Amino acid sequence: MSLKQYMDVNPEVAKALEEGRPVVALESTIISHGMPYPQNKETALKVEEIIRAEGAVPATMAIINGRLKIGCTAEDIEYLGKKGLAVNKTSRRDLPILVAKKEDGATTVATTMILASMAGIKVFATGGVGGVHRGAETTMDISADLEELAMTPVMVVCAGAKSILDLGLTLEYLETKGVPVIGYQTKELPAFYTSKSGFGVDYRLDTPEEIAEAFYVKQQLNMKGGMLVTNPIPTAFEMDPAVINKAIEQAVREANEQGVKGKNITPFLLDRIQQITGGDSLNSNIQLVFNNARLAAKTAVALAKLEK
Ligand code: PSU
Ligand code: MN
Repeated sequence: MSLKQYMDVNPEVAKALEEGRPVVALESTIISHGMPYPQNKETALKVEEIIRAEGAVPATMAIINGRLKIGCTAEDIEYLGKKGLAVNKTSRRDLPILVAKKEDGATTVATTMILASMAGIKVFATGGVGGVHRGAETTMDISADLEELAMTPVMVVCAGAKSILDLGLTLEYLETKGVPVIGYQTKELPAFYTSKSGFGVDYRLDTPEEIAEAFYVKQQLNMKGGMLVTNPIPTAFEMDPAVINKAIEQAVREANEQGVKGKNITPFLLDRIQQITGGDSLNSNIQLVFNNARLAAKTAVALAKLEK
């Protein structure tokens, strides 16, 4: 009995891994729960193209009929995009149950890291990560994404985190857990829709090669856990902070009023923000994911050279 019996590794991904070529993991909750259809599947397919154009191989992770998909096909992505919120949002605690029950699951940052690590993939690109929620001092709502970053050796390239979260507490938590937080060409934590949050990061690195080197050293030193690379949204696609912050405040207020809890909070907030701000936030969201895919692919290429 082995791990492999639960996994379907896409042949293109399997070949790249065998040959030591760069692979970039991608999550599927961003497809099912992060964007509406059909923009979700169009974005997911375009992200894969961007990664290929940089000389790496994309591997979108998901669970379909209980099978761990290491590299979805275009048909899988269409299926997950269309099924949307009806797909189970799958974090660490959900994974074994869905596999045992042979159900479908969309992987969060935490679960995508788990599948990437099982398959031997080191670099992962997404939009935003989960974190410490506002009011966590009473609700204890802290995303399992942060625990995963503390224990699983995968680098996550994101555009920071949305201020649906308490960004200050999120940084404190990551520090406690020993997760390096890198700003790509910036000393400030980006806040997803905007390039600035008012919070500093500890380390600024300016090239994909420097990021790859830092992660490579962490591996060589046998230190557990990953690394969070925060890549600011390009200024051309930034949102007006006043507009987006007002929408976030409203969404958070509505979630509290309606008593939304647990795993439903993040999808509820993402959906409400999109409704309140219309197409503007969706376009920013799409553009920052493209930007992260490009940086992740370049970094995976640099890392593959170091590992040769
Ligand atoms: N934040 C975003 N977009 C997303 C998510 C978070 O801006 O799509 C998704 C990711 O899959 C992330 C998950 O891993 O939500 C975190 O959920 P929770 O807060 O319930 O841990
Ligand atoms: Mn939560």
